[in-house]
Amino acid sequence: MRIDILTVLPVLLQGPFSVSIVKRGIKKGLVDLHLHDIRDFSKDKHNKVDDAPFGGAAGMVLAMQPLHDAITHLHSERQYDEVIFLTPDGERLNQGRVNQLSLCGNIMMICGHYKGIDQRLRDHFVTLEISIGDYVLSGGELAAAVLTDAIVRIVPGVIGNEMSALTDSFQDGILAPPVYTRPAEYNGWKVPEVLLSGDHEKIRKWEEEEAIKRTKERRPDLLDR
Ligand code: 6GU
Repeated sequence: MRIDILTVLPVLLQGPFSVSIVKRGIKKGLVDLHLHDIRDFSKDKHNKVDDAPFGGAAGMVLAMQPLHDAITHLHSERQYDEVIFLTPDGERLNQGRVNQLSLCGNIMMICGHYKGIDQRLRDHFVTLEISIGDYVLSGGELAAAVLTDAIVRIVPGVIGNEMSALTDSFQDGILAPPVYTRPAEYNGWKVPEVLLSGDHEKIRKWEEEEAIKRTKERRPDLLDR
């Protein structure tokens, strides 16, 4: 899978992609990640990447020319399954969408900044608009990092133990059960007896019950679906 990210702040994305799971996916050659600085495409003599909005509203908009040239440049090199604009007015991200995107070959992500991008670029190039929740970030970069992490970790082969990604909260539509590790008693706190029983069927049933109980308490909306 190849992911191209267009941003005015590549430095904000370098950290999250240089450690842990995303780094491993890249190292294993399963993910080909490219950051593109929109400023590099600016033909303005000061390399400007923002512009004032028509209508006189406060704030700035990502300038038309550099972003359009960046998108066109990438389109001239390959076809994209999705061109995603990260924006608080997009579709709210969930695991189902992440699973679907993890099957793509090429994804382009556009990080908004300032008041966003010109609506005509959304109309003509963007195929999917994604929000990561109902709150406002300063730009799309952290949302792109979240989306990329969520996608990359379920690309087959990135996580060693395949089961581990499949038993996450949300992967089967409910929350994950509690987990415990050694020792069986620590500081007087005991691990639930059933987990020490060695009876795998009993343990599976207990985990399922705990998962449903936790989901009922914390996220009843998930069970209504
Ligand atoms: Cl994708 N962008 C921004 N700027 N804020 C957000 C968001 C995206 N998702 C939630 N809040």
